[in-house]
Amino acid sequence: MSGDVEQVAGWVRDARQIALLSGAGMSAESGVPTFRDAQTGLWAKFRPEELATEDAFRANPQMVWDWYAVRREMIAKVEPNAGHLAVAAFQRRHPNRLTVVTQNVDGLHQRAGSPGVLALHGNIAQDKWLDAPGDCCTHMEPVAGRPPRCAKCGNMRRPAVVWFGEMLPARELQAAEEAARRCDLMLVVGTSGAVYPAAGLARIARGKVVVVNPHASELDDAADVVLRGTAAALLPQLLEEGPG
Ligand code: BV8
Repeated sequence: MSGDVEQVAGWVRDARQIALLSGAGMSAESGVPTFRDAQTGLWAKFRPEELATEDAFRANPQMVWDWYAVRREMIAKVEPNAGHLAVAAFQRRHPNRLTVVTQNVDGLHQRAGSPGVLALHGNIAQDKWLDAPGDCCTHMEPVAGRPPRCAKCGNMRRPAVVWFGEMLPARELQAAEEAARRCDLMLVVGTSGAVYPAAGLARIARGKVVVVNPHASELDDAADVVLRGTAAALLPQLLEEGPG
């Protein structure tokens, strides 16, 4: 174990309250391409920020629906990695000592067994109505399609994720801010730190901030220690029971 890893492992042992903020890099070793790397095929010419918006969906519902369908299928085929599993195991050994705050919509922390995950950007496996549903929407099966629609008013189904320009779910955001303000240690894992307000949590952390990322990120300047490595390689080292 390198000196820095050993030092952070010591901080983990001493911390009463730990907050873990994760991004797409957390799931990269499960086979889920990061947000930056996800743009392949017919979506390659779009930046994610262009597709993950209500305007894009209204302008071309089928294209955006298909983009989510491909991501959903891919996510359904993968498994949590050693990083997700180390976090869930730590939470089982030390209940209520670590709070997972994730930008990921893939549900892999939850599938690894982590309790009380604060999913700031929603869950790609779920749908909701685009517009406020009328009686027609709720009383009839939506008509199949890409996307499915209300047979009467044409209201569309959309992925239950937070699109750019949309507010985050208030309960999760408030709980995440509280976790940041009371933590002794925040582990910032696999995020470029480019998207707000999620990235801002690392800047309001009360405790020490440790970035885990094989590449430079926009939150390196907020870190007390930057560990240049991957989530699946480093989290087991940081979270497993050390000697004594
Ligand atoms: C909002 C769900 C209020 C959808 C997502 C302040 C400043 C600037 C801009 C803003 C600001 N406040 C608001 C904004 C606007 C905007 C924003 O942040 N824009 C950015 C692009 C500049 N924010 C919003 O719109 C938010 N809403 O503010 O509402 C409001 C309302 C109206 C008007 C104004 C304000 C909503 C943001 C949420 C959008 N939804 N996802 C979907 O998934 O389709 S965001 C999505 O992108 C992800 O959830 C994630 O948050 C982000 C991607 O970032 P990362 O997860 O970090 O992934 P990335 O690929 O970038 O990086 C991966 C990292 O992993 C890399 O660093 C890499 O080195 C590392 N890595 C790779 N392999 C590994 C690894 N690390 C460890 N191990 C490995 N193996």
